[in-house]
Amino acid sequence: MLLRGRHAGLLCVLALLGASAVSAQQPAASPEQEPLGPGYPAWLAYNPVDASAVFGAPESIPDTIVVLGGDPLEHTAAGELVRGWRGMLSHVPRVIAGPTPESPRAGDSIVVVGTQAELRQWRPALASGKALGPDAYRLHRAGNLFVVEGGDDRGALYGAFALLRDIAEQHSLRALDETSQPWAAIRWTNEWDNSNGTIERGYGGPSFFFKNGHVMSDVSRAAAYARLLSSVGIDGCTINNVNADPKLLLPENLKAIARIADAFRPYGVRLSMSVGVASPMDIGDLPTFDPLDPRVAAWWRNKVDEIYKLIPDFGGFLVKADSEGQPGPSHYGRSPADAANVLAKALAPHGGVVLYRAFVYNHHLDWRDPKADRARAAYDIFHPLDGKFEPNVIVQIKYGPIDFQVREPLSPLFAGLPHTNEAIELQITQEYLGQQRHLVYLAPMWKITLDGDMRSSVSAPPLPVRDLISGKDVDGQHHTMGGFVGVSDVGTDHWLGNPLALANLYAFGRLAWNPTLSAAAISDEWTRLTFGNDPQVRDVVNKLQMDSWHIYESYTGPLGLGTLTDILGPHFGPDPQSAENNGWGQWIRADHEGVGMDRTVATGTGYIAQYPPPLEKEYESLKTCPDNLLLFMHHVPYTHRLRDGKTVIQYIYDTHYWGAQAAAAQVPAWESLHGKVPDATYENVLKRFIFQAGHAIVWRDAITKYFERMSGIPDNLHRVGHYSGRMEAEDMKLDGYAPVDIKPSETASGAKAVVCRDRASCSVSTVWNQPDGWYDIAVQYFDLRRGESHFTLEVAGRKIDAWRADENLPDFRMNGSSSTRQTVHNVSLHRGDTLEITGQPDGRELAPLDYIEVTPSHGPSASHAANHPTEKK
Ligand code: GCW
Repeated sequence: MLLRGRHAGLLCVLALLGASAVSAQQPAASPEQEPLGPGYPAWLAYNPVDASAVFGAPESIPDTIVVLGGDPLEHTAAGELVRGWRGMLSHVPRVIAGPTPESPRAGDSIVVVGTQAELRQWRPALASGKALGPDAYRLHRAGNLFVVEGGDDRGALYGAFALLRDIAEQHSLRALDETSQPWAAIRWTNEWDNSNGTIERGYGGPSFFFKNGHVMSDVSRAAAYARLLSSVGIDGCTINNVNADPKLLLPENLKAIARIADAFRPYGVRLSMSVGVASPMDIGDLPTFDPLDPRVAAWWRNKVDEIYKLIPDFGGFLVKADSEGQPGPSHYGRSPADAANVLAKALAPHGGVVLYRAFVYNHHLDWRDPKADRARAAYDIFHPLDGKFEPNVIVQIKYGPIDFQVREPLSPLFAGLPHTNEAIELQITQEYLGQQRHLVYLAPMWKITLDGDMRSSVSAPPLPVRDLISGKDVDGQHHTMGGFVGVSDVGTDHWLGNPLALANLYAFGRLAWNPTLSAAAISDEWTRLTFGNDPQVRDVVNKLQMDSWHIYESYTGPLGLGTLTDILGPHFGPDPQSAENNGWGQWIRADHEGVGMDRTVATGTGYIAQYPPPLEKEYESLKTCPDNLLLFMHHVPYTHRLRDGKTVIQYIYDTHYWGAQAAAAQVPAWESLHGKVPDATYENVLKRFIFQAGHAIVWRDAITKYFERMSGIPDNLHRVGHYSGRMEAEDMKLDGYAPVDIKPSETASGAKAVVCRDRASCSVSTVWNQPDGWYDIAVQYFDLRRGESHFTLEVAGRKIDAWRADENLPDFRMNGSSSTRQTVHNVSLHRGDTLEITGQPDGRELAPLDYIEVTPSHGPSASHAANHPTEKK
């Protein structure tokens, strides 16, 4: 099916690259273009490098690539090497396909790409003595030969990408000898793409797989994505939402989906699909989907056979069942193992697998019941089923027991399935973590779970989660397969929207390949690959990335409370109360006395007993439970003292003020890179950092006010409720604007905003009665998901700034998700000047304003444009 003529694929790749049998030393082709639009090359930027640092003398730079095999993946490897050479070394190498012994010229410096078997045939002395496993590679140098040896064809491709990575990072290849194999067999992304072209929890634009219920006719971006995935060793991609549309399994859709699989295949990425367990009823004509009904088993067998005819390397199924409204086996009194096994048996003859999600819970819990606890669900449901799953089933477990919060303890289920295959589910898309408008580099957080020690007694050897998911037998536990799944949700806008967020996709792949790598090392790799080797760029970007999770956590979810966001809305802005008094079970149990979920064995929900004894002991006791998980495990009074002697309530205040400050400091740090990173990236990221700095203030004010109200305990430092330079819009002179109450009240300053109804424009104004001087003026307003209101700011009758509320923040309501700010820097104000803001509503977005805040500035010498009228688009 795939192998056309032996070298037809290669010629095709080379023709595309315009590089067939060309000699070296030709003028460099233009650097990587962006044929597919914004963000396309991501970290495969292939920026020019100092070739002498890599290869030494110029004649050591290989000018020939020999591809030993006829496999399409090796052809891809050759094409990629050509691209890399062209961008990084300004060389277009000659490519020789096939092991013709006379082909390389004596004295040539050559890269040879092949599998171990091919190499053994060509020049046995060059092949490694030790067998390389599937997907593994060895890079080594023998004189003027640089050998890329794969355990198989995919390994050869991964080896080529690894060699390119070495070059991009300017590592010397003088003594090249590097062997590497993947940690686990499953290294997949999940994409929550809907067939209508939207992506659930996707923040990087619309789908490039689907549009209007159909597979896109142009799948070139799918191919480009597979290239990115392959470059970091990801070997599988589930292309549709776990809340699955059963119609995708209809024959005409499967045929179209096969085109995506074709686009993935040259990069060694296997396509898989999410399926609903009710499909035999939804699109088949069966009256049941009972997994134990033989008609259901036959239906799945037929469906799977049909899929493999179209997609011979199909990866398998991903299943969300009995979860958040998805039908499941409980409907028939059957278990997740029953549901998984019927699919697994249909897939097994073809080599496919079932990833069955442990994200099964009741979202109609009784919040009045102090023993009810959503965190218990996965373990309570799956632990009793241990050993009952078919060998090609893998239970896919979110890293924490709730749902991708800013900090969670590791899921106890990792230690609860000693005879069942396990994979970890990480979330690359930042659903609860700022939706790519806030910078959060996730590798440090993921590492905590991957390194989390689940040994069964203090005297036993360490048993990190990364070992439990490796698919290997460890500590008397039996596993045949395992791995890593990352919910990626890339779209057509810079893949993830924010160029810096791509470090998370990169880090996911690198950790899935080798979870012992450090988060800092991965950040540095990504930075060098993306922006080049300039030490200043590396320093600044690495620091921004490495500090970012802590900063975000400090203003959104202190002490293990989880992200204090609007859990019933878009999961973006602050709304702690939304977690309470409903069946979703993300309770924080904040009342006037204290805060936190009591999950202890002694007095709480007993969740802590799900951990192996050493962790149980650590979490159960207030003395040993780490502060950063305190309120996940315990309910304590606000006056409870943390390790450093600070009370819980004062910690909450302080950390929010610190976090907002740290978020603001990201702006000048990034500005220091102006001219050192591509302009489009610079502007895109700058805009996001400026937004984040403003939104961190929204978070800070909302959360501190909420807890001040709850606890009745004031901030020792008198910051909460006292905002210098702030003037509420509702207290200013209103012309047409009318005050409205905002809910939740803490998401607007003074609990109110003003809106402009039934008029083309309205204004608020006030007279400046403070000393003359230079000031920054911040205007806090709401930018709803609909409408593009227009604002102008005038000082003493002069237009200072004008902008549109065109960011389409993710809420239709005025609240902490839509609150944002516009700041004009270095405005000269004189006592008696009138400050006036005019708002023009657009449809149902009523030009809503919250407040203005005027703070002394450094004067016009500062880098921002001073006191000039500016017009944003
Ligand atoms: O975090 C929640 C999300 C849902 C998602 C669900 C899941 C796809 O809010 O959007 O549904 O998790 O993981 O299934």
